[in-house]
Amino acid sequence: MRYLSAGESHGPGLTVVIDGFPSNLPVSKEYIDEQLRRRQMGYGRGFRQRIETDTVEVTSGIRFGRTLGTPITMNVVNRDFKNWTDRMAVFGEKPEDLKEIYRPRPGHADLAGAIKYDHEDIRNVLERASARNTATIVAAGALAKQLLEQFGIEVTAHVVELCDVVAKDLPDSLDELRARADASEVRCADAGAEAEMIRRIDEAKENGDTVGGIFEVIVRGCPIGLGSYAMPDRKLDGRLAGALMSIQAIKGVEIGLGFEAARRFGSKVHDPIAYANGSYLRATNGAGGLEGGVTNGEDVVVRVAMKPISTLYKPLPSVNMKTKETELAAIERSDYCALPAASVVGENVVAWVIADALIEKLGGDSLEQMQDNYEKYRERVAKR
Ligand code: EPS
Repeated sequence: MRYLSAGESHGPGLTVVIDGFPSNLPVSKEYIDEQLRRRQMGYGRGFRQRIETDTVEVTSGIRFGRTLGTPITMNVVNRDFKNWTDRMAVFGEKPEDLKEIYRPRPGHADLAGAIKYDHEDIRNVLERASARNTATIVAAGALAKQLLEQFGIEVTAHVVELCDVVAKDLPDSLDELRARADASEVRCADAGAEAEMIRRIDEAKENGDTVGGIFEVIVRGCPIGLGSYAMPDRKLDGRLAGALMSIQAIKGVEIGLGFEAARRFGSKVHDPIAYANGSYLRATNGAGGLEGGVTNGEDVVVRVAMKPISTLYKPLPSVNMKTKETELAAIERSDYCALPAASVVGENVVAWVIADALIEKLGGDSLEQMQDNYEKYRERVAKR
């Protein structure tokens, strides 16, 4: 399964085309739109989200609410485009009073992108580099989630750290964790930490600054055997890390104990194997559900670090690329903190990667064939 996405942040809209999605899966537009709504939320978002109400228009690959097995095209309209028709016109002349951007923001794609693609106006870079494009992978992930649900696989993301504030009081139950995260403005399941996190975002806003943090994604219900150790590019841990690192502003991914594993002796890292009532069991999950790049039947647990957004209302020093004079970086309307939104993006990205691995494992032409193959596979696993 693969996808392509396209669209500028203030252009007419965003598009995602998915190829290789199985047929006959009942899917709902409401479900996809709900994921897009979740992506728009979160304390610390900027003014843009008041303009947009993201929803999908599906123009191929679905008939009577079921996937056809053909390419699925989903479009998300940029409502803000009506305010940018002259500045972002697809054809026609550049307006005479157009304000071009020459001062790259440290941390953004601005400088490298302008040099790489020979653009004078940095807007030609930032429009596509914008995290607005994450709406496309969320729409794709929303289809993946609906597929995973058919196999009892659920994906949940929550914020565990924001700036220097760490969530500590987390429930053991995954349902409780999800309910609390969904009810939280920062998607944090620890109410005490949430209040402190909101204070950090307010502080950033007051100071013309931004904050990032860490979110965790948990996948429950994965069968043993997704991914493979046979080739580097088939390892599921590598595929998850690569997909998550491709989200804007993500600077780190760890699986299970992650970097902490490097500080311990092996006996304090690996999860002893037991066997009871017909299945293999682990009392701990330091591996984060992945051994050798293959799921081992435990929860897949991934932690993802997001840097603070690079647009600062109190900008850092930069260079005017026209004059080469030292000037402050340009200011582009942005968010103070997009970590809660990024956690929703991460949830959908992980759903996409897991669905891709499941299709690969079971053969992905139709839902029925996948279900038959899943049953047979489960029977084989139960005999081991
Ligand atoms: C975003 C829309 C953008 C940004 C943000 C993500 O809207 P605008 O630029 O019109 O305010 O708020 O983009 C970034 C944070 C970025 O780094 O580019 C969205 O819909 O998520």
